Amino acid sequence: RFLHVAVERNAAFGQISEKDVAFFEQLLGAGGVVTDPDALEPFNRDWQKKYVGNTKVALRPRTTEQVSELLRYCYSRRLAVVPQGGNTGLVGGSVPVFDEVVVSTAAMNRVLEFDEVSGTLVAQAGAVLQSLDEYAGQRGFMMPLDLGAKGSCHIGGNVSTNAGGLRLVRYGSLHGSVLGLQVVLPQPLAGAAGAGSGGGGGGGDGRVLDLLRTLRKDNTGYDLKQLFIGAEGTLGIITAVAIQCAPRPASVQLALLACPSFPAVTAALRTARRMLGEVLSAVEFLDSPCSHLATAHLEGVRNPLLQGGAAEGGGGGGGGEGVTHGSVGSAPFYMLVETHGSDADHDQQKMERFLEAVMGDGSVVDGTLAASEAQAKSIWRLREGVSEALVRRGAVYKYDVSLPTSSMYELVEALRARLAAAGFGADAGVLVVGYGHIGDGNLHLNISAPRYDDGLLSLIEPYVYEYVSRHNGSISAEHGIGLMKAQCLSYSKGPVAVELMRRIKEVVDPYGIMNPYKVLPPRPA
Ligand code: FAD
Ligand code: 2HG
Ligand code: ZN
Repeated sequence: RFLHVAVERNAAFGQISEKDVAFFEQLLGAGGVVTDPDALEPFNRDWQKKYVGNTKVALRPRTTEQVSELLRYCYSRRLAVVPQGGNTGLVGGSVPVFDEVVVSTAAMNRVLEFDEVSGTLVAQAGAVLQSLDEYAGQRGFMMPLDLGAKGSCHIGGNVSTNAGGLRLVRYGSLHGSVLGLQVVLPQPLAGAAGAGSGGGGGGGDGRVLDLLRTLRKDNTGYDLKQLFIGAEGTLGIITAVAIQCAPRPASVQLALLACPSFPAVTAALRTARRMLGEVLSAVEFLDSPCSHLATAHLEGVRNPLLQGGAAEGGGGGGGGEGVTHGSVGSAPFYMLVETHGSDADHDQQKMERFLEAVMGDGSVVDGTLAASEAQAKSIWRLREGVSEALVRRGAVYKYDVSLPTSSMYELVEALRARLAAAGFGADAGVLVVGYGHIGDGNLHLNISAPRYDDGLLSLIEPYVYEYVSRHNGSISAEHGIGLMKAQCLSYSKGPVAVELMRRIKEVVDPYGIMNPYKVLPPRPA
């Protein structure tokens, strides 16, 4: 079951045989090869349980050499391959569409190097983001990215999706903080076999592209690593990552704010930039249905700005949890504003002055400052839990778009009106909600429904993509293209760009075995 995406299996790909499995077992040992149908289930199904493939084998290599050997074999047999990290991707990119071999990085989770002066970290691709952050934390540093899936996602998956997350506004994108990569290519580059000197490493049969440097500055021609940041596994398998960590802040302040309108949210954002500029580390927003969903569906999650902190009832609709599009007595929007600094007194004072300013000009009607780490965690859970709450509620259509910040919520309102007019309003259990990284102009538009429905989908797509294209936005701000949007790439990329992407793919992966059906639209016949 892969929803609403019409693709056919590429008949040129080989099919897994017992001989193939025997080869993999001999290479990785029995523990590195999964063939039992029950054990394969989690490799075949994505986090949302929306995309389900049918692989017959999942592999768990431990070293770059093993990845290189298994890709050499898959290339020779034309076996299609899906790289898989923590499998938290949201666009159907991390699971097979048909019977592609899953190559999981789960057993490649070692930290290889850490420099306590510069804060550069080198780790295998399967290291879990949260573990790396804890590792860096023990040395006075932090990972330059953070996201709700941190407990499961792998650094290789983060790099492959160019994950953005909650603190991009401060620490920038992975295109800046990734210093080096090691990647195994599906085919050896003719002429490169045996090479390995000059600090570029690689050697072997020319399949390992070794760009694993920790230099801040390195202007030596094309910056090849950038190609793999956000390539979603279509060009090769990332086996190790070098990344610049940031100093861990001595002082963290967090405010949860209630805003009376979306223009008030953007006004508060402007004030935050002006008054908190050098310490600002996150600016997030969620609308009131998101807050209600999180408090209604997730245990222990509360909104401290609501009476009792819990979800209010009333209003009907919304699948029985009393969630509606209305604000049900609460504010229509909430914001999280966080600072990372080095002096708690100074930062607290700045935050208090900011609060005075935004409450004084009416852009914020209520607010609370986290008084402890536990309170801050609990506020973050309200924001980070929205995705999970939506998945628990039922079917979800997810869109992750970049739009001009000042008008981005108009898309939510326009779609809400469009669906309601066609009988898919809150009284039918359909909720159109908006949240996301307002500081980065990134809106998460989610449509929650009791069940998947083709009629509903045809009202959402291509409407959303056309809207985004008309407003010069991006159909993927941070989640990637995956399977979900492969046929929609042209809403955000022109024909020359798409053709160049295809040609790069063909040079690196002429048989097209790396994560097929994903990212690139099929060539027109
Ligand atoms: P996977 O899901 O396993 O894979 C993602 C893609 O990368 C696939 O195409 C896969 O083939 C490829 N891939 C994985 N590992 C490798 C590798 N080693 N080499 C080559 N290709 C590889 N994303 C954001 O950008 N910001 C957020 O704030 C955010 N929050 C999230 C919150 C939740 C609760 C969830 C479930 C997801 C969230 N995501 C977010 C989406 C997701 O993109 C990220 O969680 C993460 O970057 C994916 O990492 P992963 O290891 O799970 O990769
Ligand atoms: C977030 O910011 C994630 O919470 C997930 O990027 C968004 O589920 C989504 O649509
Ligand atoms: Zn996000």
